[in-house]
This record gives sequence, structure tokens and C-alpha cells, in this order.
Amino acid sequence: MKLTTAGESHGKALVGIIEGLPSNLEIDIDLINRYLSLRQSGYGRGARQKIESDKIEILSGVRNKLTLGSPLAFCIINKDYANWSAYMAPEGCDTSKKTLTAVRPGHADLTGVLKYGQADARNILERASARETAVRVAAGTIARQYLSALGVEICGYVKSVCNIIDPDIYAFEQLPAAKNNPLFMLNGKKEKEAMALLDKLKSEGDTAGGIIEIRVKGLKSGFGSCMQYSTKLDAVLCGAVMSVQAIKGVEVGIGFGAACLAGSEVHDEIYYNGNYHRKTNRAGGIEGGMSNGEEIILRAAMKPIPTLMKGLNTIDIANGQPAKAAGERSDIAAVCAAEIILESVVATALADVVSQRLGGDNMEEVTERYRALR
Ligand code: EPS
Repeated sequence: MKLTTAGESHGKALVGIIEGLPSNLEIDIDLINRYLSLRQSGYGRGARQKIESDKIEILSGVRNKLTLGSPLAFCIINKDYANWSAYMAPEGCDTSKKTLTAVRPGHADLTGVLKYGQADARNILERASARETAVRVAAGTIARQYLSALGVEICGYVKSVCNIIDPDIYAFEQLPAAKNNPLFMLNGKKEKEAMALLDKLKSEGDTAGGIIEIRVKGLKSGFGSCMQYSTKLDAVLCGAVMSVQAIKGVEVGIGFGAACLAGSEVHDEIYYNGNYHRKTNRAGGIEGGMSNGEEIILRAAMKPIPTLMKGLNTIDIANGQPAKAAGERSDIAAVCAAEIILESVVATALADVVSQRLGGDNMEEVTERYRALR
């Protein structure tokens, strides 16, 4: 199962093509639109989200709500294009306006203009923008429906915003409630502190990142492989997480914490009561590059948004002079968006791993093969 995305942030539309879906998978379009809308929500988002109300339009691969087994193509229209067509139209437009030359530290701007031989970072940022993740959420929600048909569920929450950290540990069943909260946090006291911090950062023209925890429940053991490095489940899932804009770190289970503990404090001892099981899950559900039947636990670190209203020191590439980086309108924090995006990219990557093992041209074959696994 492979996803290709296309589209610029202020272009006509974002586009996705998913190849490798079996036939007869029921597609819930309302669910896709719900996740698209969740991606746009959250405390700290900027003015752009008031313009967009993302909705999927499926162009091929689905008939009467069931997949056909053919490539599933879809688009999400950028409503903001109406305000940008004069500067973005492929047919011809005015490129002397809406230029960005005071390149932003932490963004793709400078490295992109040098690599692609551009004088205007607009030609870079339009594609580097996190707007592209709307496609990944739509595709991820289709992958989520494939996994859900097998009894595999994915959910997460925001663990920290900047230096405000929720120390609590939650059961999987508690996680969905996070999406009713303004910052997708589960600890109300910490969430209030985080909102106050975002208000302060906003007044100072600054931004924040955070930590997002993603969990997968119901995956049987043996997905991924210990036989070839590229097929290790942790490599595949962490790669998917790292492919999301602004993610700078990822850990599985206790992750970095394992490095400062003794072996006896890290490894999950094995018991048998008819089924093999463990009383702890510090490994985060993956051993030897394979799912071990326990919950998969991933945590990702998101850096602060690189577009700061107050502008960091930089160079204006138009004249080579010191400048303040371009402000544009900006999100103060997009940790809630990242939470939804990370659930979605994990779903897409995992669905690919699952479909590689199970094969199957239609969902009846797929579910039968999953059920038959020990
Ligand atoms: C982004 C800048 C902002 C964000 C955008 C990502 O957009 P604009 O420049 O139009 O104000 O809102 O994210 C989205 C539009 C989105 O849907 O997530 C950037 O520079 O990466």
C-alpha cells in the first residue's frame, strides 16, 4: 500500500494517490472529513485555518463506498487559492509579489532555494509547508479503516507543550477523550498551564512545539521482520513519524530512558498462561524489529513552528544584507495537528507492513488471513 502526495500550500488543491488497497474495504467519508477537521483544530492554530475547511473528494478507486482494488485518487481543494491565483496560477501569474527572501531559520527556505536554484523561497515553502499533511491525514484515515477491519486501533494525545509536561500514564481506552480538549491533553491542570504559556508566547511573537504519544492496540505479533534492516517495524514506523514536518525526535517504548537504566530494569520479562505475555511494556510493543503483541508506543518531539512573528536574525537573499526573518501569518503551536498527522502516518505505514505480510486482493481474504494468524 503506497501513498504519493502532490500539491502546494496556496495552489489549487492537494492530491493523493493510494495504490495497493484491496477491494471491498468500506470507506467512511465522514470519518475522513472528521480527521481532516481535527487536524485543523487545536489551540494555537493561525488565521489560515479559518479560511480552509478541508474535505476529501474521492476521484477514483471507490464505488458505492467500497474500494475497487484500483488506485484510489483524491483531492482536497485549497479554498485560499481564490486569494492566491494571481500569484500561483500554473497558466501564468505575477511572481514579483508574495515573494519571500528573508529566509526563515528552521524552515526549508534557504537550503531549498540553494538546492533548487530559486531566487524566491515561495517556490520552496509552498511544497515544504505542513499543509501537505492534510493529504496524509486523509490517506491515513483510509489506512485506519483497513486496520480497524482487523481490530487494530490507533490513538494518541499531546504529552507536553513546550516545557509543560503531563507526567501521567494512561490506558488506551482513556486516550480518545483527549480530542475533546483544546490542546488534546488529558491532564486538565497541565493543559491550562500550556494554554497560558501559548498566550504568553503569542504576545511575544514566539512559537512552541511539544511531545506527542501515539499508541497502537490490537496488532498481533510478528509484523515487521528481523531478517532485513529495512523491514524492521520500528525502522518503518519511526521513519514515517520523522517524515512529518517539524518532527525532530522519536522514541519507542521507554526509548531514550532505556539508555540510562540497567538491563534488568529495561527488558520486559516473559510469562505464559496459555498465551505468552509480559507484565511491563518498556519495549513499546516491538522487539527485534517485530511487533510482539503488546501495545505499540511511540513518542515524537515536535520543534516550535519556524515562522515567528517577531522574526529571527537572518540574511535577505535578495540583497545579502542582515534582516529579520519573514513573519507571514503563523500558527503559534500545531501540536494538535501533529497528533492527528502522526496517528495518520503511523496508520499508513502500518497498513503497508500488514498488507505486505497478509497480501489478499479483497478484504474477505485479508480478514480471513489475519484471523488465522496465531
Ligand atoms: C505553514 C504556514 C501557515 C499554516 C500552514 C503551514 O499557512 P499560511 O502561510 O497560509 O498562513 O497555516 O498550515 C496549513 C495551511 C495547514 O493546513 O496545516 C507553513 O509555513 O508550513
